[in-house]
Amino acid sequence: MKRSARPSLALLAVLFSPSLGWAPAAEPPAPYGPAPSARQLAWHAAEFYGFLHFTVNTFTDKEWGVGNEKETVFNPTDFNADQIVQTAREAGMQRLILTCKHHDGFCLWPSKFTEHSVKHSPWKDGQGDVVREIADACKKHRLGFGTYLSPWDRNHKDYGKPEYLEYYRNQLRELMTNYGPISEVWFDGANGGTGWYGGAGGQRRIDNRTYYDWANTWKIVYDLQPMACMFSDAGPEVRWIGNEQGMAGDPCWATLNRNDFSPGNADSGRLNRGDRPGTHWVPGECDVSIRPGWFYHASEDNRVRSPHNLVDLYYQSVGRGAALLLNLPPDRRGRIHENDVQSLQGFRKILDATFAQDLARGAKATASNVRGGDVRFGAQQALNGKRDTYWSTDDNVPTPELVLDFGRAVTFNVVSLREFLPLGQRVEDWALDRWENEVWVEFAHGTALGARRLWRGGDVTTEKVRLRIVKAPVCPALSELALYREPDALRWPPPPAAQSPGK
Ligand code: FUL
Repeated sequence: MKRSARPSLALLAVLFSPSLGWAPAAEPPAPYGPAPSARQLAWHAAEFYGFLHFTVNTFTDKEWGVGNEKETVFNPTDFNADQIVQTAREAGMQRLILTCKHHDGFCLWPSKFTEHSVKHSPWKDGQGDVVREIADACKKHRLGFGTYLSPWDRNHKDYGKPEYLEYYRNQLRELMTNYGPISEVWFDGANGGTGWYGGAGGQRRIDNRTYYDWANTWKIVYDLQPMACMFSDAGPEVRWIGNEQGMAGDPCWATLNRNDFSPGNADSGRLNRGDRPGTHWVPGECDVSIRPGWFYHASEDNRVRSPHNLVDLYYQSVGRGAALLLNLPPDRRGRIHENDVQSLQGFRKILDATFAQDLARGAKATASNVRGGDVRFGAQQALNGKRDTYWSTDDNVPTPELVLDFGRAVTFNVVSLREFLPLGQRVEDWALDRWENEVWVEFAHGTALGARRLWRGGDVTTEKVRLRIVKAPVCPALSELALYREPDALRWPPPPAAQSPGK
Protein backbone atom coordinates (compact mmCIF):
# COMPACT_ATOMS: atom_id res chain seq x y z
CA MET A 1 0.00 0.00 0.00
CA LYS A 2 1.30 3.46 -0.93
CA ARG A 3 1.95 5.56 2.21
CA SER A 4 0.89 9.16 2.33
CA ALA A 5 3.76 11.73 2.18
CA ARG A 6 1.83 13.98 4.58
CA PRO A 7 2.11 13.15 8.29
CA SER A 8 -1.20 12.60 9.98
CA LEU A 9 -2.57 15.17 12.42
CA ALA A 10 -2.13 12.65 15.20
CA LEU A 11 1.56 12.24 14.37
CA LEU A 12 2.04 16.03 14.31
CA ALA A 13 0.35 16.32 17.67
CA VAL A 14 2.75 13.74 19.13
CA LEU A 15 5.81 15.34 17.53
CA PHE A 16 4.98 18.75 18.88
CA SER A 17 3.76 17.57 22.23
CA PRO A 18 5.43 19.59 25.00
CA SER A 19 6.02 16.38 26.93
CA LEU A 20 8.43 15.21 24.21
CA GLY A 21 10.23 18.50 24.23
CA TRP A 22 9.58 19.18 20.57
CA ALA A 23 7.17 22.05 21.03
CA PRO A 24 8.14 25.17 19.11
CA ALA A 25 10.89 26.69 21.27
CA ALA A 26 9.82 29.64 23.41
CA GLU A 27 12.26 32.50 23.94
CA PRO A 28 13.65 32.85 27.49
CA PRO A 29 12.27 35.82 29.44
CA ALA A 30 14.14 39.11 29.22
CA PRO A 31 16.28 39.95 32.29
CA TYR A 32 14.64 42.28 34.81
CA GLY A 33 16.61 45.11 36.45
CA PRO A 34 20.28 44.69 37.39
CA ALA A 35 21.62 41.15 37.02
CA PRO A 36 24.82 39.52 38.34
CA SER A 37 28.09 39.51 36.40
CA ALA A 38 30.03 36.28 35.77
CA ARG A 39 32.21 36.89 38.83
CA GLN A 40 29.14 37.51 40.97
CA LEU A 41 27.46 34.33 39.74
CA ALA A 42 30.55 32.36 40.79
CA TRP A 43 30.39 34.12 44.18
CA HIS A 44 26.70 33.19 44.58
CA ALA A 45 27.55 29.55 44.01
CA ALA A 46 29.84 29.62 47.08
CA GLU A 47 27.19 30.72 49.66
CA PHE A 48 29.27 29.76 52.71
CA TYR A 49 32.96 30.49 53.25
CA GLY A 50 35.50 31.45 55.85
CA PHE A 51 37.54 34.32 57.20
CA LEU A 52 40.96 33.85 58.82
CA HIS A 53 41.98 36.61 61.22
CA PHE A 54 45.64 36.02 62.00
CA THR A 55 48.48 38.49 62.67
CA VAL A 56 50.52 40.04 65.49
CA ASN A 57 47.26 40.46 67.44
CA THR A 58 47.09 36.69 67.83
CA PHE A 59 50.28 36.95 69.92
CA THR A 60 49.60 40.25 71.71
CA ASP A 61 46.04 39.24 72.65
CA LYS A 62 44.54 42.32 70.98
CA GLU A 63 41.80 42.96 68.46
CA TRP A 64 43.41 46.04 66.90
CA GLY A 65 47.20 46.38 66.94
CA VAL A 66 48.53 49.93 67.32
CA GLY A 67 51.11 49.57 64.56
CA ASN A 68 54.26 49.49 66.73
CA GLU A 69 54.27 45.72 67.35
CA LYS A 70 57.68 44.17 66.81
CA GLU A 71 57.83 41.76 63.88
CA THR A 72 59.36 39.23 66.26
CA VAL A 73 56.07 38.77 68.15
CA PHE A 74 54.65 36.92 65.16
CA ASN A 75 55.86 33.39 65.85
CA PRO A 76 53.39 30.52 65.43
CA THR A 77 54.78 27.35 66.97
CA ASP A 78 53.12 24.83 64.66
CA PHE A 79 51.65 26.68 61.70
CA ASN A 80 49.67 24.24 59.59
CA ALA A 81 47.91 25.65 56.54
CA ASP A 82 46.63 22.20 55.66
CA GLN A 83 44.85 21.77 59.01
CA ILE A 84 43.31 25.23 58.68
CA VAL A 85 42.06 24.74 55.13
CA GLN A 86 40.95 21.17 55.66
CA THR A 87 38.90 22.26 58.69
CA ALA A 88 37.22 24.87 56.52
CA ARG A 89 36.57 22.41 53.72
CA GLU A 90 35.09 19.79 56.00
CA ALA A 91 32.77 22.45 57.42
CA GLY A 92 31.49 22.99 53.87
CA MET A 93 33.25 26.29 53.19
CA GLN A 94 33.96 27.03 49.54
CA ARG A 95 36.47 29.84 49.98
CA LEU A 96 38.82 31.39 52.57
CA ILE A 97 39.71 35.05 53.01
CA LEU A 98 42.93 35.80 54.90
CA THR A 99 43.85 39.01 56.73
CA CYS A 100 47.03 39.53 54.70
CA LYS A 101 47.31 42.91 56.46
CA HIS A 102 45.08 44.11 59.30
CA HIS A 103 44.88 47.67 60.67
CA ASP A 104 48.25 47.26 62.49
CA GLY A 105 50.04 47.13 59.11
CA PHE A 106 51.96 43.86 59.69
CA CYS A 107 52.14 41.88 56.44
CA LEU A 108 51.74 38.10 56.42
CA TRP A 109 53.70 38.00 53.17
CA PRO A 110 57.22 39.34 52.49
CA SER A 111 56.06 42.49 50.72
CA LYS A 112 58.70 44.34 48.70
CA PHE A 113 57.28 47.61 49.92
CA THR A 114 57.78 47.37 53.69
CA GLU A 115 60.03 45.83 56.30
CA HIS A 116 57.06 45.37 58.63
CA SER A 117 56.32 41.79 57.68
CA VAL A 118 57.00 38.09 58.19
CA LYS A 119 60.47 38.58 56.77
CA HIS A 120 61.61 39.91 60.16
CA SER A 121 59.78 37.28 62.15
CA PRO A 122 61.55 34.32 63.77
CA TRP A 123 58.90 32.10 62.16
CA LYS A 124 60.71 30.02 59.54
CA ASP A 125 63.75 32.28 60.07
CA GLY A 126 62.03 35.08 58.20
CA GLN A 127 61.65 32.91 55.10
CA GLY A 128 57.94 32.15 55.62
CA ASP A 129 54.94 33.44 53.68
CA VAL A 130 51.55 32.81 55.29
CA VAL A 131 49.70 34.12 52.23
CA ARG A 132 51.51 31.66 49.98
CA GLU A 133 50.88 28.70 52.28
CA ILE A 134 47.18 29.41 52.72
CA ALA A 135 46.72 30.16 48.99
CA ASP A 136 48.47 26.88 48.07
CA ALA A 137 46.49 24.84 50.60
CA CYS A 138 43.26 26.37 49.23
CA LYS A 139 44.28 25.29 45.76
CA LYS A 140 45.06 21.78 46.99
CA HIS A 141 41.69 21.47 48.75
CA ARG A 142 39.87 23.21 45.85
CA LEU A 143 38.75 26.24 47.84
CA GLY A 144 38.76 29.77 46.46
CA PHE A 145 41.26 32.16 48.06
CA GLY A 146 40.58 35.78 49.00
CA THR A 147 42.55 38.66 50.51
CA TYR A 148 41.85 41.21 53.22
CA LEU A 149 44.18 44.19 52.84
CA SER A 150 43.23 46.82 55.39
CA PRO A 151 43.07 50.28 53.83
CA TRP A 152 43.74 51.80 57.26
CA ASP A 153 47.37 51.22 58.28
CA ARG A 154 48.37 52.28 61.80
CA ASN A 155 52.01 51.44 61.15
CA HIS A 156 52.72 53.41 58.01
CA LYS A 157 54.35 56.80 58.33
CA ASP A 158 52.49 58.22 55.34
CA TYR A 159 49.00 57.10 56.23
CA GLY A 160 46.67 60.00 55.39
CA LYS A 161 49.02 61.42 52.71
CA PRO A 162 48.94 60.74 48.94
CA GLU A 163 52.13 58.62 49.26
CA TYR A 164 50.30 56.01 51.29
CA LEU A 165 47.79 55.43 48.52
CA GLU A 166 50.68 54.51 46.22
CA TYR A 167 52.00 52.09 48.86
CA TYR A 168 48.55 50.57 49.34
CA ARG A 169 48.09 50.06 45.61
CA ASN A 170 51.55 48.52 45.28
CA GLN A 171 50.62 45.99 47.92
CA LEU A 172 47.29 45.30 46.28
CA ARG A 173 49.11 44.67 42.98
CA GLU A 174 51.54 42.29 44.74
CA LEU A 175 48.69 40.24 46.16
CA MET A 176 46.72 40.29 42.92
CA THR A 177 49.76 39.20 40.91
CA ASN A 178 51.74 36.65 42.91
CA TYR A 179 49.22 34.30 44.50
CA GLY A 180 47.20 32.81 41.66
CA PRO A 181 43.47 33.31 41.14
CA ILE A 182 41.84 35.50 43.80
CA SER A 183 38.13 34.98 44.41
CA GLU A 184 37.40 37.90 46.73
CA VAL A 185 39.09 41.14 47.78
CA TRP A 186 37.92 42.55 51.10
CA PHE A 187 38.04 46.31 51.65
CA ASP A 188 37.39 47.08 55.28
CA GLY A 189 35.42 50.17 56.26
CA ALA A 190 37.46 51.12 59.37
CA ASN A 191 39.37 54.20 58.27
CA GLY A 192 41.63 56.50 60.22
CA GLY A 193 42.13 57.34 63.89
CA THR A 194 45.04 57.02 66.29
CA GLY A 195 48.09 54.92 65.49
CA TRP A 196 51.87 54.62 65.60
CA TYR A 197 52.34 56.07 62.11
CA GLY A 198 56.09 55.49 61.86
CA GLY A 199 56.61 56.84 65.38
CA ALA A 200 54.78 60.14 64.87
CA GLY A 201 51.69 58.87 66.69
CA GLY A 202 48.55 60.97 67.00
CA GLN A 203 45.39 61.00 64.95
CA ARG A 204 45.11 60.72 61.17
CA ARG A 205 41.80 61.62 59.62
CA ILE A 206 40.93 60.95 56.01
CA ASP A 207 37.87 61.60 53.86
CA ASN A 208 36.74 58.05 53.19
CA ARG A 209 34.83 59.11 50.08
CA THR A 210 37.84 60.52 48.27
CA TYR A 211 41.15 59.49 49.88
CA TYR A 212 41.43 56.02 48.36
CA ASP A 213 40.22 57.11 44.89
CA TRP A 214 38.24 53.90 44.83
CA ALA A 215 37.40 53.86 41.13
CA ASN A 216 41.10 53.62 40.28
CA THR A 217 41.93 51.30 43.20
CA TRP A 218 39.17 48.90 42.10
CA LYS A 219 40.58 49.05 38.58
CA ILE A 220 43.73 47.25 39.76
CA VAL A 221 41.61 44.25 40.73
CA TYR A 222 39.55 44.40 37.54
CA ASP A 223 42.73 44.48 35.47
CA LEU A 224 44.50 41.65 37.28
CA GLN A 225 41.84 39.25 38.58
CA PRO A 226 38.95 38.47 36.22
CA MET A 227 36.92 36.46 38.73
CA ALA A 228 37.53 38.39 41.96
CA CYS A 229 34.57 40.03 43.67
CA MET A 230 35.30 43.14 45.69
CA PHE A 231 33.63 43.56 49.05
CA SER A 232 32.95 46.82 50.90
CA ASP A 233 30.07 48.95 52.15
CA ALA A 234 29.69 50.06 48.55
CA GLY A 235 30.48 46.82 46.77
CA PRO A 236 31.14 47.07 43.89
CA GLU A 237 30.38 43.33 43.72
CA VAL A 238 29.48 42.32 47.28
CA ARG A 239 28.19 44.51 50.10
CA TRP A 240 28.58 44.43 53.88
CA ILE A 241 25.35 43.37 55.52
CA GLY A 242 25.48 46.25 58.00
CA ASN A 243 26.25 44.27 61.18
CA GLU A 244 28.81 41.75 62.44
CA GLN A 245 26.22 39.35 63.86
CA GLY A 246 25.81 37.32 60.68
CA MET A 247 22.26 38.50 60.14
CA ALA A 248 20.78 39.56 56.81
CA GLY A 249 17.60 41.60 56.74
CA ASP A 250 14.25 40.09 55.91
CA PRO A 251 13.76 40.87 53.14
CA CYS A 252 17.30 41.13 51.86
CA TRP A 253 17.32 42.34 48.23
CA ALA A 254 20.39 41.72 46.09
CA THR A 255 20.15 45.18 44.58
CA LEU A 256 21.53 48.43 45.99
CA ASN A 257 21.84 52.08 45.00
CA ARG A 258 25.54 51.74 45.62
CA ASN A 259 26.62 55.10 44.29
CA ASP A 260 25.21 56.61 47.50
CA PHE A 261 27.91 54.81 49.52
CA SER A 262 31.68 54.41 49.86
CA PRO A 263 33.66 52.00 52.10
CA GLY A 264 33.14 53.18 55.69
CA ASN A 265 30.37 55.54 54.66
CA ALA A 266 26.99 53.82 54.31
CA ASP A 267 23.60 53.39 55.92
CA SER A 268 23.68 50.06 57.75
CA GLY A 269 19.90 49.61 57.58
CA ARG A 270 19.93 49.87 53.82
CA LEU A 271 22.95 47.56 53.60
CA ASN A 272 21.04 45.02 55.68
CA ARG A 273 17.97 44.96 53.45
CA GLY A 274 19.24 46.23 50.09
CA ASP A 275 17.31 48.68 47.90
CA ARG A 276 14.36 47.70 45.72
CA PRO A 277 14.47 48.96 43.07
CA GLY A 278 18.26 49.29 43.08
CA THR A 279 20.71 50.53 40.49
CA HIS A 280 23.25 47.68 40.84
CA TRP A 281 23.43 43.99 41.70
CA VAL A 282 25.38 44.03 45.02
CA PRO A 283 24.34 41.03 47.16
CA GLY A 284 25.01 40.92 50.90
CA GLU A 285 27.73 39.09 52.80
CA CYS A 286 27.26 38.35 56.51
CA ASP A 287 30.60 38.42 58.31
CA VAL A 288 30.60 37.02 61.82
CA SER A 289 33.13 35.29 64.07
CA ILE A 290 32.85 31.83 65.59
CA ARG A 291 34.14 33.45 68.81
CA PRO A 292 33.42 36.84 70.42
CA GLY A 293 36.62 38.32 68.93
CA TRP A 294 37.94 38.28 65.37
CA PHE A 295 41.41 37.23 66.55
CA TYR A 296 42.28 34.24 68.72
CA HIS A 297 42.26 34.76 72.49
CA ALA A 298 42.81 31.77 74.79
CA SER A 299 40.33 33.38 77.20
CA GLU A 300 37.59 32.71 74.60
CA ASP A 301 38.27 29.00 74.19
CA ASN A 302 35.03 28.21 75.96
CA ARG A 303 33.01 30.87 74.16
CA VAL A 304 32.96 29.22 70.74
CA ARG A 305 29.53 29.31 69.04
CA SER A 306 27.61 26.06 69.34
CA PRO A 307 26.67 23.97 66.28
CA HIS A 308 23.02 25.04 66.68
CA ASN A 309 23.96 28.67 66.85
CA LEU A 310 25.98 28.29 63.65
CA VAL A 311 23.03 26.59 61.97
CA ASP A 312 20.78 29.51 62.98
CA LEU A 313 23.33 31.90 61.43
CA TYR A 314 23.20 29.86 58.23
CA TYR A 315 19.43 30.28 57.94
CA GLN A 316 19.67 34.01 58.74
CA SER A 317 22.27 34.63 56.05
CA VAL A 318 22.33 32.02 53.26
CA GLY A 319 18.64 31.45 53.89
CA ARG A 320 17.90 35.11 53.08
CA GLY A 321 19.82 35.24 49.82
CA ALA A 322 23.09 36.52 51.33
CA ALA A 323 26.37 34.65 51.95
CA LEU A 324 27.78 33.56 55.31
CA LEU A 325 31.40 34.56 55.93
CA LEU A 326 32.34 32.80 59.16
CA ASN A 327 35.59 33.77 60.86
CA LEU A 328 37.88 31.03 62.22
CA PRO A 329 40.84 32.59 64.03
CA PRO A 330 44.01 30.46 63.95
CA ASP A 331 45.55 30.18 67.43
CA ARG A 332 49.13 30.80 68.54
CA ARG A 333 50.18 27.45 67.18
CA GLY A 334 48.82 28.51 63.78
CA ARG A 335 45.99 25.97 63.81
CA ILE A 336 42.22 26.08 64.23
CA HIS A 337 41.57 25.27 67.88
CA GLU A 338 39.98 21.90 68.76
CA ASN A 339 36.86 23.54 70.24
CA ASP A 340 36.19 25.41 67.00
CA VAL A 341 36.76 22.24 64.97
CA GLN A 342 34.28 20.35 67.12
CA SER A 343 31.62 23.00 66.73
CA LEU A 344 32.08 23.11 62.96
CA GLN A 345 31.73 19.34 62.76
CA GLY A 346 28.46 19.49 64.69
CA PHE A 347 27.19 22.25 62.41
CA ARG A 348 28.07 20.26 59.28
CA LYS A 349 26.38 17.15 60.64
CA ILE A 350 23.10 19.02 61.12
CA LEU A 351 23.16 20.60 57.66
CA ASP A 352 24.14 17.34 55.95
CA ALA A 353 21.34 15.47 57.68
CA THR A 354 18.83 18.20 56.81
CA PHE A 355 19.71 18.54 53.15
CA ALA A 356 20.36 14.84 52.46
CA GLN A 357 17.07 14.22 50.69
CA ASP A 358 14.92 16.60 48.65
CA LEU A 359 11.36 15.43 49.24
CA ALA A 360 10.06 17.41 46.25
CA ARG A 361 11.90 15.13 43.82
CA GLY A 362 9.53 12.68 42.24
CA ALA A 363 6.44 14.72 43.12
CA LYS A 364 3.99 15.32 40.29
CA ALA A 365 4.41 19.01 39.51
CA THR A 366 1.74 21.06 37.78
CA ALA A 367 2.14 24.74 36.93
CA SER A 368 -0.78 27.03 36.20
CA ASN A 369 1.25 28.29 33.22
CA VAL A 370 4.41 27.22 31.39
CA ARG A 371 6.20 29.64 29.12
CA GLY A 372 5.15 28.95 25.53
CA GLY A 373 4.08 25.47 26.65
CA ASP A 374 7.79 24.62 26.30
CA VAL A 375 9.16 21.85 28.57
CA ARG A 376 12.40 23.79 28.84
CA PHE A 377 10.45 26.15 31.10
CA GLY A 378 8.24 23.49 32.67
CA ALA A 379 7.58 22.98 36.38
CA GLN A 380 10.03 20.07 36.58
CA GLN A 381 12.89 22.48 35.80
CA ALA A 382 12.53 23.85 39.34
CA LEU A 383 12.61 20.37 40.87
CA ASN A 384 15.66 18.77 39.26
CA GLY A 385 18.32 20.11 41.64
CA LYS A 386 19.99 22.08 38.83
CA ARG A 387 20.52 25.80 39.25
CA ASP A 388 20.79 26.48 35.53
CA THR A 389 17.26 25.34 34.67
CA TYR A 390 14.08 27.12 35.72
CA TRP A 391 10.33 27.14 35.55
CA SER A 392 8.98 30.23 33.84
CA THR A 393 5.70 31.53 32.48
CA ASP A 394 4.41 33.65 29.64
CA ASP A 395 5.22 37.35 29.93
CA ASN A 396 1.60 38.17 30.73
CA VAL A 397 1.47 35.68 33.66
CA PRO A 398 3.54 37.20 36.48
CA THR A 399 1.60 35.57 39.36
CA PRO A 400 1.31 31.84 38.58
CA GLU A 401 1.12 28.84 40.92
CA LEU A 402 2.97 25.55 41.07
CA VAL A 403 1.45 22.50 42.77
CA LEU A 404 3.42 19.49 44.00
CA ASP A 405 1.42 16.32 44.50
CA PHE A 406 3.28 13.60 46.41
CA GLY A 407 0.48 11.02 46.16
CA ARG A 408 1.02 10.27 49.89
CA ALA A 409 1.59 12.23 53.08
CA VAL A 410 5.05 13.77 53.29
CA THR A 411 6.58 15.60 56.28
CA PHE A 412 9.05 18.46 55.94
CA ASN A 413 10.15 21.49 57.98
CA VAL A 414 12.50 23.32 55.59
CA VAL A 415 11.70 24.73 52.14
CA SER A 416 14.35 26.06 49.75
CA LEU A 417 13.47 28.45 46.93
CA ARG A 418 15.84 29.96 44.39
CA GLU A 419 15.40 32.31 41.46
CA PHE A 420 17.42 31.93 38.26
CA LEU A 421 19.83 34.80 38.92
CA PRO A 422 21.05 35.65 35.39
CA LEU A 423 17.54 37.03 34.79
CA GLY A 424 17.66 39.31 37.86
CA GLN A 425 15.57 39.36 41.03
CA ARG A 426 11.95 39.11 39.88
CA VAL A 427 9.62 37.89 42.63
CA GLU A 428 8.34 40.46 45.16
CA ASP A 429 5.86 38.41 47.17
CA TRP A 430 5.26 34.66 47.49
CA ALA A 431 3.35 32.19 49.64
CA LEU A 432 3.35 28.45 50.33
CA ASP A 433 0.22 26.45 51.12
CA ARG A 434 -0.34 22.93 52.37
CA TRP A 435 -3.37 20.80 51.46
CA GLU A 436 -5.40 20.16 54.58
CA ASN A 437 -8.94 18.78 54.90
CA GLU A 438 -9.56 19.39 51.18
CA VAL A 439 -8.53 23.08 51.29
CA TRP A 440 -5.30 25.05 50.89
CA VAL A 441 -3.86 26.52 54.10
CA GLU A 442 -1.00 29.01 53.94
CA PHE A 443 2.06 28.13 56.07
CA ALA A 444 4.74 30.49 54.76
CA HIS A 445 4.79 33.94 53.20
CA GLY A 446 7.60 36.29 52.20
CA THR A 447 8.78 38.94 49.78
CA ALA A 448 12.32 38.61 48.39
CA LEU A 449 13.53 35.28 46.97
CA GLY A 450 16.72 35.88 44.95
CA ALA A 451 19.71 33.59 45.35
CA ARG A 452 18.01 31.50 48.01
CA ARG A 453 15.18 31.70 50.45
CA LEU A 454 15.06 29.07 53.18
CA TRP A 455 11.89 28.73 55.20
CA ARG A 456 12.34 26.73 58.42
CA GLY A 457 9.47 25.95 60.75
CA GLY A 458 7.55 23.23 62.51
CA ASP A 459 6.78 19.93 60.77
CA VAL A 460 4.31 20.20 57.89
CA THR A 461 2.63 16.91 56.94
CA THR A 462 0.63 17.03 53.75
CA GLU A 463 0.00 15.32 50.42
CA LYS A 464 0.24 18.50 48.36
CA VAL A 465 2.15 21.79 48.47
CA ARG A 466 1.36 24.90 46.46
CA LEU A 467 3.72 27.77 45.70
CA ARG A 468 1.98 31.02 44.80
CA ILE A 469 3.84 33.90 43.23
CA VAL A 470 1.73 36.70 44.71
CA LYS A 471 3.48 39.72 43.25
CA ALA A 472 6.10 40.20 40.54
CA PRO A 473 6.62 42.96 37.97
CA VAL A 474 7.46 40.31 35.32
CA CYS A 475 7.08 36.57 34.88
CA PRO A 476 9.06 34.50 37.42
CA ALA A 477 12.11 32.34 36.69
CA LEU A 478 12.32 29.84 39.53
CA SER A 479 15.23 27.42 39.59
CA GLU A 480 14.48 25.63 42.85
CA LEU A 481 11.58 24.50 44.97
CA ALA A 482 12.92 21.86 47.36
CA LEU A 483 11.59 20.40 50.60
CA TYR A 484 13.69 18.97 53.41
CA ARG A 485 13.36 17.65 56.90
CA GLU A 486 15.71 18.69 59.68
CA PRO A 487 15.73 15.63 61.97
CA ASP A 488 14.00 16.28 65.31
CA ALA A 489 16.93 14.79 67.21
CA LEU A 490 19.23 17.50 65.80
CA ARG A 491 16.94 20.47 66.43
CA TRP A 492 17.53 22.95 69.20
CA PRO A 493 15.38 24.28 70.76
CA PRO A 494 13.08 21.29 70.29
CA PRO A 495 10.71 21.71 67.33
CA PRO A 496 7.48 23.67 67.72
CA ALA A 497 4.21 21.75 67.62
CA ALA A 498 3.67 19.98 64.31
CA GLN A 499 1.29 21.50 61.76
CA SER A 500 -0.50 18.51 60.38
CA PRO A 501 -4.05 17.77 59.26
CA GLY A 502 -6.53 18.01 62.09
CA LYS A 503 -4.30 20.07 64.40
C1 FUL B 1 36.22 45.33 61.02
C2 FUL B 1 37.62 45.36 61.61
O1 FUL B 1 37.84 46.56 62.32
C3 FUL B 1 37.69 44.15 62.50
O2 FUL B 1 38.91 44.10 63.22
C4 FUL B 1 37.52 42.92 61.64
O3 FUL B 1 38.60 42.79 60.75
C5 FUL B 1 36.19 42.99 60.90
C6 FUL B 1 35.98 41.86 59.95
O4 FUL B 1 36.11 44.19 60.17
O5 FUL B 1 35.90 46.48 60.36
